[in-house]
Amino acid sequence: MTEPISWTPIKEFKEILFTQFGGIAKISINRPQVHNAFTPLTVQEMIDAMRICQDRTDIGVIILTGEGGRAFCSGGDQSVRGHGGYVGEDTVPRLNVLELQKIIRSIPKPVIAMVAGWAIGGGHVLHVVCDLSIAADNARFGQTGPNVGSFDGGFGASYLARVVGQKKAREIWFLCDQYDAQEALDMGLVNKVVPLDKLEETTVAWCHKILQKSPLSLRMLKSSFNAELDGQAGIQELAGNATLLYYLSDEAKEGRNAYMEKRQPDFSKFPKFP
Ligand code: S0N
Repeated sequence: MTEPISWTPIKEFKEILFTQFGGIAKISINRPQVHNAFTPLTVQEMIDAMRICQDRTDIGVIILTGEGGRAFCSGGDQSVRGHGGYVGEDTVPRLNVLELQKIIRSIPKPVIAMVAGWAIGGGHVLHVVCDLSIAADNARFGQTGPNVGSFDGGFGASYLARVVGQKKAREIWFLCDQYDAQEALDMGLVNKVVPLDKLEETTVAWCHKILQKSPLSLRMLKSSFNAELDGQAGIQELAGNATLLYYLSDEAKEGRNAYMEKRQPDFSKFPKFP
């Protein structure tokens, strides 16, 4: 028998819910009245939550979602869009969702978008940059930039094209059509489509499968997928993981120990692998 899903709070925020169930963290935009459109504060809170997930060694996988069952996220909140960005209480215009996109891609743990309802505009880009996307049968996907005077020429264009191909990505942006869950599955935009009432159960089941896998192996794989696409930043990520693994070895520890003991290191006993 499977354990009932029970989320416990990790930290209180104003515009997101941040909870966990065992090794699974869930970050959920809590603005259903505007289809989970994000403000600079929503984004900053998601960044803070992601950072906590990165640091917590008991968290192995992260679900990104939106409250209410009618929307994953409808992008930037147009009511706070000002001169040069989205404006928060400090009156400074920001485009901080770009920072969040980078964190989702580089955090060394799988991030799964759990999509019910609308994933539109900047909200669509958020699911695109997640490692996996599981959609409810009521999910609808699309970009709106050329309709509302915005565009995402970063991951929102280039990574989308890697996912669905150049022709389809250009269609998505140039026509601003909306695509249902089955169409999204057919174009490789999502991994699975399930009935809305099975969305969380299925996502948690995928998380549990992932949690049974080797965390270092998953970490290396995520950075390997990124390295091919992300140039020097991608290589830095992959190389950082190589350093992490090297630090775990007796060979690397000999170097540190010799330095601390003010002696010459003796690397002679370590094999020179073919
Ligand atoms: C999703 C849509 C199609 C749903 O239509 P539906 O079901 O008819 O619902 P509505 O009645 O339209 O919506 C319900 C209520 O929610 C409000 N609302 C919905 N979306 C937003 C939004 N994005 N901002 C503010 N309010 C929103 C509605 O107004 C309504 O409220 P009431 O009941 O009070 O009238 C439909 O809602 C829709 O088309 N929404 C807008 C989608 C959109 O255009 N989003 C913005 C797209 N642009 C971005 O996301 C910017 C990209 C971005 O963030 C970025 C990119 C690159 C570099 C930087 C950035 C950056 O900005 O940081």
